Amino acid sequence: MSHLSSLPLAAPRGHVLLVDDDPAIRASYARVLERRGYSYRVAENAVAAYELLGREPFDAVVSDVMMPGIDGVGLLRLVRGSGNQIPFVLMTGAPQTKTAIDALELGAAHFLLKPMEVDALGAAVDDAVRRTHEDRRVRGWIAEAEAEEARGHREDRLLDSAISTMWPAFQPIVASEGGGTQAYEALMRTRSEEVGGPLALIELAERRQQLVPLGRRMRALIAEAMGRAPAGSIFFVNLHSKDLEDPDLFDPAAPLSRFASRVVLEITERASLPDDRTLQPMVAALRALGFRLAVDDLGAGYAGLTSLAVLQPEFVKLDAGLIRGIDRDPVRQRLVAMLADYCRVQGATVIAEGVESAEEREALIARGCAWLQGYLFARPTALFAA
Ligand code: G
Ligand code: MN
Repeated sequence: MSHLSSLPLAAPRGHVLLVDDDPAIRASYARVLERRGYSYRVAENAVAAYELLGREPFDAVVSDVMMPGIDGVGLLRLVRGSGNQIPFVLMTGAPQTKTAIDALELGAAHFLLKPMEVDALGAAVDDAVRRTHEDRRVRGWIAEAEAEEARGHREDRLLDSAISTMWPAFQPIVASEGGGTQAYEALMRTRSEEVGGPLALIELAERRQQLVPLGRRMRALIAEAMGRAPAGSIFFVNLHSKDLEDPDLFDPAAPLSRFASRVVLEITERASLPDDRTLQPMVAALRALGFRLAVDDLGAGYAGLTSLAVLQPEFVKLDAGLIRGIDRDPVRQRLVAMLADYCRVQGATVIAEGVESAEEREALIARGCAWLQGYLFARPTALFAA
């Protein structure tokens, strides 16, 4: 199997069953086993051997062929009949063609002629035990692979049920001035309770390599809801970087493309984006369809401000982490003021996410955030349902 098996190995240790009706021979073979570091049990006939095999885990059987009652080949036949594939080393002083053929057909590992060299017996036992260990290793590996596959099937069923009960929640985005609803962010939800929330659903889909169909389904559901929403209302739709690999996103006939002029695609800098040279034509294609773009979660990821330069988004969403407690934090105030200034110059609209208190709202308005989103105004809920 492995390249290791071709290297010279030290005698493997193991547990051997020694079967012979002659006490002197048993004693002499037992010494051979002891010297090679094996533990062993002895049986003086096939019935006793068969019983021991049912009670203890052996790695090999060393058995005489000619014994009163059931002979060594008979024992081998019994053991194979019970589904046990343990390697046998059979020994005989009176070889018969029929016996040798039977032994081989029953999968005996070695067939030795007595009297044999001590080394020949030792080498045969070493090989038999090594086969058992190798067999066990492979079986363990197969069992692991099967368990992994079963886990995968379970996860696929879970994912199927989560995707089929998915629904879009909508959270209003309001104007700083007047507080009127300007747009809605669509957020993925599922009725399947086993999955444990939207983030867990995305992780599960990622593990099962189903992010593309998940995103596709979500966009179709959002498009359905938009068909029922007031004309002219704007929707923010989250994209995963995987969605950028889906031709459906760029397909003018896709459900969401029909509403492109009212859709802002949120690209998060959290997920790893493709490199700029790959991203630029994608962005151009999406804009050609009529979509606008938002950088999502700005201030939360690793990519930092580069995504502003690469995407030149129409909207910039400031991460809740930048917003939380801004009314009491001069550093956050200066950062948000700076980003809001930048957006004004670029002609982009700043949206502060995760606004939870009236104090945060006032601090954000004072720093020039045009639009606001957060529990202070509304939680994500089922709007525009059929
Ligand atoms: O990464 P993105 O901005 O798309 O994440 C939006 C998530 O933030 C949603 O799961 C939504 O439920 C949650 N959310 C929306 N408003 C608030 C808020 O005011 N406070 C907190 N803690 N979470 C919010
Ligand atoms: Mn978002």
